[in-house]
Amino acid sequence: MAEPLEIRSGDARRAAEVLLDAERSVTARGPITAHWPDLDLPGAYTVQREALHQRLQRGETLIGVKLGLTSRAKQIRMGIDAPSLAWLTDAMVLPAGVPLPRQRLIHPRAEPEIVFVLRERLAGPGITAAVALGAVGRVYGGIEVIDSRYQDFKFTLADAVADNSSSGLFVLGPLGRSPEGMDLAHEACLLEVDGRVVDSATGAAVQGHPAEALALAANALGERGLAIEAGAVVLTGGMTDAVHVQPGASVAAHFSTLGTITVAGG
Ligand code: OOG
Ligand code: MG
Repeated sequence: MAEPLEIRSGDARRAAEVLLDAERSVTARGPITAHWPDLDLPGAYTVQREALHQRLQRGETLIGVKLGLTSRAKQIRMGIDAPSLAWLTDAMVLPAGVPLPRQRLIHPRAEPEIVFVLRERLAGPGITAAVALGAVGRVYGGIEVIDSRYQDFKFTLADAVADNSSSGLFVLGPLGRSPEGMDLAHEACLLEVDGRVVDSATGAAVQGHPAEALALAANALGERGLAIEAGAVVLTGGMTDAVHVQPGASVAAHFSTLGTITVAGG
């Protein structure tokens, strides 16, 4: 295996290559900011976009957006107090019932999320939570399996953004519900590992309401001249802290009205 090459400050293309190499070779590495100390958020989003470009060039399809660090539990764990955005491609879908492909992952952690599938395009600025919810076709429970390319999940916000917010895989729940009449702030989730409840939260943990997170995503993308397209999948961010997925373990998210999602550790 070739040594990871140095990254020069300002070389977004190289930084993206190095991160995708770490993913492909299932090898954790040190942070990008060790080579590029003044990497700021706009710079990190440039690296992220470059990595998306490289994913699309190798045949992946863009299917949506994921928010990161939208709950206090996640922000406290990572020591970062601002949400982030990243991209979802079809290669990140883990069909329900399929065990985690461990050989493809460095140090997977699972987190329960409320997931939207849009019926209408959303383009910020000026999107409120109510407008955002009006664009949602279906609501799902889900589990995101995050997998940072950085050793021990140690990173600054800029590092994490460059690394597509630790994207790994995600599983959608069995039930796509219309948002009408749903009370998403009160939608509860119990997170279980091997049948033991290890954490719990409601949708309110995510920016007060998951639709606030969706609005935030649409407005932040709007600032970059981008929109969330009809049909897009939007992961609104971990409701609880993420849990390690050990080999042989089973992680389950039990939602109050969105069903149960189980990920077998593989
Ligand atoms: C960053 C990814 C965050 C979420 O839902 O908060 C994320 C990380 O915690 O590694 O996906
Ligand atoms: Mg997440």
